[in-house]
Amino acid sequence: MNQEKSHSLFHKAINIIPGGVNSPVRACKSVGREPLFIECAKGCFIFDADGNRYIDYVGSWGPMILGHAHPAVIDAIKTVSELGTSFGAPTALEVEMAERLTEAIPSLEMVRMVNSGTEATMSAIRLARGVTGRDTIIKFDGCYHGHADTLLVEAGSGVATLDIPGSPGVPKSFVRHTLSLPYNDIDAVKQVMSGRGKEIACIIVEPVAGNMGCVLPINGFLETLREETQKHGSLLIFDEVMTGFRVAYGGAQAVYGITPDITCLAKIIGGGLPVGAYGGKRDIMEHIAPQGPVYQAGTLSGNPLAMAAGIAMLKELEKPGFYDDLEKKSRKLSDGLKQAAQDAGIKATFNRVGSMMTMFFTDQPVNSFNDAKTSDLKRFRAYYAGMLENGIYLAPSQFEAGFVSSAHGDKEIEETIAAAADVFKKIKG
Ligand code: KE4
Repeated sequence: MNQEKSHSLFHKAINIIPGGVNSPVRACKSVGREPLFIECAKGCFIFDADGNRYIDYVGSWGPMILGHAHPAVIDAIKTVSELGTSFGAPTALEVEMAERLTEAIPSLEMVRMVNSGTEATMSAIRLARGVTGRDTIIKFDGCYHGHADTLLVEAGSGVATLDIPGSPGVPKSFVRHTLSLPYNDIDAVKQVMSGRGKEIACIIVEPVAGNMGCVLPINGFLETLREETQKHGSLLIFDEVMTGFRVAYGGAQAVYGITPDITCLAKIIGGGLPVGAYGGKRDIMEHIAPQGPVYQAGTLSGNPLAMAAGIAMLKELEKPGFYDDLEKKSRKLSDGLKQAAQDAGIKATFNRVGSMMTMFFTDQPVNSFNDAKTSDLKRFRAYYAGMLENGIYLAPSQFEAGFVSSAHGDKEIEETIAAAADVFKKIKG
């Protein structure tokens, strides 16, 4: 497969952009290859600078649940951009977005738009600290909530992929107030909360983890977080940046029936444009400036292009049967991959919620970051390379989730399963 143009672009980029990329996980370091430079994408297909076509399961790390360049999203951006791109003043589109989000997710009585998932979680943490007057927060190993200093502790995603222990540049004093516990460890949560509950401003969690690979909450885990925070006057923050409108129209909180105090969103709600949001009960959100004293701001927050793209996206997702159809496609893919791995005698564990999933190259259940780390990364690398060779574009890390979109048809899913069967045969040695 000719990748000359990507290669030469990379060698230009690497001199003027750190690592040649604008976000670390894109560098493909953990799969030992240079990144492909993408020219364009349409539906479930992505095309690199050399014109090679791939079936895409990265979906820009989550936003592309409709597939790429969906006509409704593109038309919305075109129409709105001709009216101006940013005013730094409120617009009707922001009201419509807030109405849609608060209707879709009942725990959101008020919502504030920001420009990334990092901003959403960083603001949510500040809000929780402001409301409770407490400093200490709890997160979970392998969960990634963006790169705000206070959250870069035992983080997943790029930090896990690149094995960066926390990160230089984050003062110890900043993370002194951040406790990181094993995901799904109910006893650890109860123990810490019984001893230090009164100090805890909030617990922040990915209700379905996606940044250590896809890891589901075990029975009672989310319920325990809800009970323990209620008991000790702490707030529960669901980081639904990835799961929001992905695993269900109402997010993971609709799937698991748990009501958090604050929810963070991003990715899908911006239709592929820079976006984030955080929201919750009125009496909590009213602490946010200018209504309350907790400061948070953003020049481009709620900008018309991201609002228009996000609204166009949500209009498609709310159509009857959208998630049922996506579930059928996702199940077909994961069942097919499971069968192909079994037929080839490849040890693999599949975790999936709706259209987000991960195949771990381990034969044990994966319920935590330590479990995920038992995966055979060498085998993952070989699988990744083989699938790319076969025209399948996967997340370049064992510690990421893959995504199916409504644009993936039976043909492409069958092609993917066949490609995996071919690769499994080659790598099973
Ligand atoms: P952003 O700041 O990248 O928009 O969002 C941070 C974030 C927060 N919370 C969750 C649950 C997330 O998954 C993310 C970002 N996800 C990663 C991929 N796993 C983004 C990819 C990247 O860093 O380039």
